Amino acid sequence: MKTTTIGEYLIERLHANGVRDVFGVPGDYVLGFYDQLVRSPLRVVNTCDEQGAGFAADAYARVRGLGAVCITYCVGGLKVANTTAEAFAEKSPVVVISGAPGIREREKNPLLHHRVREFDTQKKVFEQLTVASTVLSDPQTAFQEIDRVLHAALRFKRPVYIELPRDLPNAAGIPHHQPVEFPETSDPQALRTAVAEAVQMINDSRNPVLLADVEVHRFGLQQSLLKLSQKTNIPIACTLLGKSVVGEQYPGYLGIYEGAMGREEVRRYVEGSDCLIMLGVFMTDINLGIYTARLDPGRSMSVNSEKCAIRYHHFESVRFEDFLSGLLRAKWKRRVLPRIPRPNPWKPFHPGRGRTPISVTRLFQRLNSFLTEETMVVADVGDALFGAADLFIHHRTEFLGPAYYASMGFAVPAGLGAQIANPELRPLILVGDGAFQMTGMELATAVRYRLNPVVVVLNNRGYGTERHMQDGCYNDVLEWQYHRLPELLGAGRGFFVETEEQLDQALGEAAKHTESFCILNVRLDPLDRSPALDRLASRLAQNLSGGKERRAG
Ligand SMILES: Cc1ncc(C[n+]2csc(CCOP(=O)(O)OP(=O)(O)O)c2C)c(N)n1
Ligand SMILES: [Mg+2]
Repeated sequence: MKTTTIGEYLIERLHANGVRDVFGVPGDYVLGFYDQLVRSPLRVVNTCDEQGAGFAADAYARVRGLGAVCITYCVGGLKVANTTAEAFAEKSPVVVISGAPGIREREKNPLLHHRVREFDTQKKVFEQLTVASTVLSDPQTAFQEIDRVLHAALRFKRPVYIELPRDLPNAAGIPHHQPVEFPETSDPQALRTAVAEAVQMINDSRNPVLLADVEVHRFGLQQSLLKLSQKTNIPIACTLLGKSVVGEQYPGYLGIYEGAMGREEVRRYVEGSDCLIMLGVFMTDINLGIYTARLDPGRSMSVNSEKCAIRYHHFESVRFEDFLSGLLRAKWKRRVLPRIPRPNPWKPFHPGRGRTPISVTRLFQRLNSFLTEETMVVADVGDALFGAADLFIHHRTEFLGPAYYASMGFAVPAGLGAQIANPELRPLILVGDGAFQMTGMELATAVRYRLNPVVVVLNNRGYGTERHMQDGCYNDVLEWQYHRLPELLGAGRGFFVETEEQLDQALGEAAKHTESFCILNVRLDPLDRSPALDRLASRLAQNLSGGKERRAG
């Protein structure tokens, strides 16, 4: 009878949960497992750097529901500490698999290479960054441990850590193991009461509004959200982190709510509502427009995977998904969908003639008409993210941006991870020059795996976002010839863009050139900024100058 080894079981369970690709960089402590991976139905995707693998796995998890990164002990593991932290903060279920010294090798406490302090130093670090962690040191419990940890990733949509001592992947686990099931239900009484109270509050209200965030996507509730809006005729706004949880062409979609950073009419509608229904909302500073948001808990309900609060009533043991199903079954008062003016996203772009320099505002206007049904927008921190808030996303979940933890260097590797997770989409990667210099070389991975992202580098010669807060030479970066990367990588097309005409032409060419990546080096004025950043700055200035803001309504 064939026995299943620990490595094989881990692969089997990843596969059963939808993982088809594992990102990483190998090392001697994990080579045994890599060998098992290449003999399995999972594909290994080698990146240039572990941080690239971590961001790619995070994006893969955001798109497919589970991702995996596999690295060696400490030198690799500690490099994905930052990407795992981002996945934790923004709720992305990434399985971090790390090799480690074998259990037998540890006996006399030798100073093996890559060791930091104790053998469990890396494990301790990851305990802080994950929702569950394990060292598969005992074949008797290894399968159960894999079940437990993978369940936690899927249940809480957060990363987990699995350490594989190098003498274990090929060890047999216990025979005839069946994956453990972890059924979870709401308390029926609490659920009934919460739903009834919510329905009453909504039916009694004049102008309710749904505010949806990223958990709606993570918990697979996008269809339910849309149905709820269609059934009740209550419009939906999204947060920046939750951008694209609803297709932005839906007539009941208001736009991005982000306090003063968002469009004024969206802000007014949301803050003026007498019943704000927050679903899966993270109350982060960026989502709340750097705390310029004015939301009144007395006129709100907030339900997510961690809490269920209706005004000031808090309910225990009410699962987010059950609450939403409860709302869908309720009897609703008839109302009509309000008409809210929205900017026309399809306004044709007429480039200024000759040497009209390209500005951030005009860049995003032109990018809007570049988006198609097949585009996935991946934005990095900085004005790439703020500006992207106003882009018009055609479908659900076609926008990825680290809008809470906000680690620079996300977009290029995340764009690759996203395209590997869904090859039907072409990533449009928006990235500042500072962020590009951190992980942009992962374009080599795009070439190796025949991906074709379009990369727009917002080249403002530095950390533009920071310049608006406090400037100094520390905000400068060396200007690279980004458009010449194809020469280095032996593939791709590069474009140098300084004028509106050049931008128009380059994006036209990029749309046609689908064989490999395209990179646009968009040279901007160092002090230029997107309308969103501008709105925020003027609003903050207004607050600072003593213009007391009344609570809306
Ligand atoms: C890894 C990391 N280091 C530092 C920061 C702090 N930070 C926030 S925005 C920013 C500047 C980003 O520069 P760039 O990518 O060029 O975008 P820009 O602001 O110019 O649009 C910095 C350094 C960060 N968010 N992440
Ligand atoms: Mg910059």
